[in-house]
Amino acid sequence: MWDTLWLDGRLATFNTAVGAPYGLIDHGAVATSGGKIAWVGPVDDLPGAPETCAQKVQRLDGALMTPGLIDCHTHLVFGGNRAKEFEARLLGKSYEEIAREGGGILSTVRATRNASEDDLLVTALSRLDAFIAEGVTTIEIKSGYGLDLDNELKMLRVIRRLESERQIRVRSTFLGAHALPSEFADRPDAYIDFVCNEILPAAHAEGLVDAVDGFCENIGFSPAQIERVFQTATSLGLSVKLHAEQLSDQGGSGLAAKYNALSADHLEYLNEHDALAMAKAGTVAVLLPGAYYYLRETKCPPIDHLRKHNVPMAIATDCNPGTSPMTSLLLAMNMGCTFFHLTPEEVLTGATSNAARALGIEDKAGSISVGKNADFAIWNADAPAELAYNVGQNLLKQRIFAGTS
Ligand code: DI6
Ligand code: FE
Repeated sequence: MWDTLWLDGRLATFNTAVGAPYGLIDHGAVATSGGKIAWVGPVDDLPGAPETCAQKVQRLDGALMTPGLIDCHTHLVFGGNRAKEFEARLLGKSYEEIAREGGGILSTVRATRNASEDDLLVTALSRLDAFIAEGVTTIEIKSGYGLDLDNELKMLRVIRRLESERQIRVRSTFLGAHALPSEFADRPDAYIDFVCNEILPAAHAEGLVDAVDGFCENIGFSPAQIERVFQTATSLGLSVKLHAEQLSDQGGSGLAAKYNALSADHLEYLNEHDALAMAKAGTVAVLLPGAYYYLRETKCPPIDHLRKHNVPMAIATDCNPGTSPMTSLLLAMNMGCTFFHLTPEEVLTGATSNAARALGIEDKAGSISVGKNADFAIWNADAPAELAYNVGQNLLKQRIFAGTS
């Protein structure tokens, strides 16, 4: 006897073995036991009458069911916001002026350092609830606005607490190498030493880190500096990922591939050689159209190269206070189609199975397949493409987390 049998849904399984676009099974059924998927297939293939197979039978009446959505790149935890800067820029102030007045990423660092753990939890929960309302069942959240020992640990503890406050899976990424804090001005290598020798080992010892990220950019850290962080991560047995080629081609994606990174993210300035290296390493390309939109970037990531070399592509919000104050993964999917010319199937794969790969949890999440977590989203939609097509309409009907709604 299964716990629950979901009957007669249009199942977009994202299981490639199904062999149809979206892994679609029309008139499908899914059974769950102990919070995992126990059976999936066409209703006609069920081993017996539904009521004899499961304790509870839930009728989907033809509704679309997908895996629970996965946002694999966010900076959801932060203090304050940057609306004043946004306003100042639209009133004509330059980026440099704002930076000179202490604005930009370091203003978020100040606000985050000044916030208590409880303050950060409350503001992060309000954003998290927006993701939950859209059927997100797994979210990745990065540190990187503390940039010292106490404040990075504070952020990471908040990230862990979010998981116990809501029915959601949270992956925690350490992003100590995000920006240079003012106390290390002009001494980036000393800061990287501090990250490698003190902050990361302490965070790891407390069990707060699932993966390690960095910002490889002119305004961030050089490939050589990032490589030192990657070496430390690797020696601690942690997987890595990287913000790479967002504003310029630094070769960060090639470095990420060299360290078998789970993902390289942004990639507007990626070159074909590094796309090939990513393909060989199995590194996922995480595309972030919200940041592209907010920065009014005009260069698209090289989608043709990514397709040509079969680099798996994911889509995420990059939810952060500076370059993507966005809490809608559905909107990110729509922008992936409109700005990057991805297909609805590519963006949905990018918010399910490929997002799971980008987090190294593809054995547990991202598709409706036997043995995976029973995390689903049920939609007021007939076709999967409707999820990417709408702007601002939330079609979620029901969200199932670990087998229960
Ligand atoms: N790339 C980005 O776009 C954000 N961080 C990063 O590494 C910017 C974060 C911010 O401005 O607060
Ligand atoms: Fe980011």
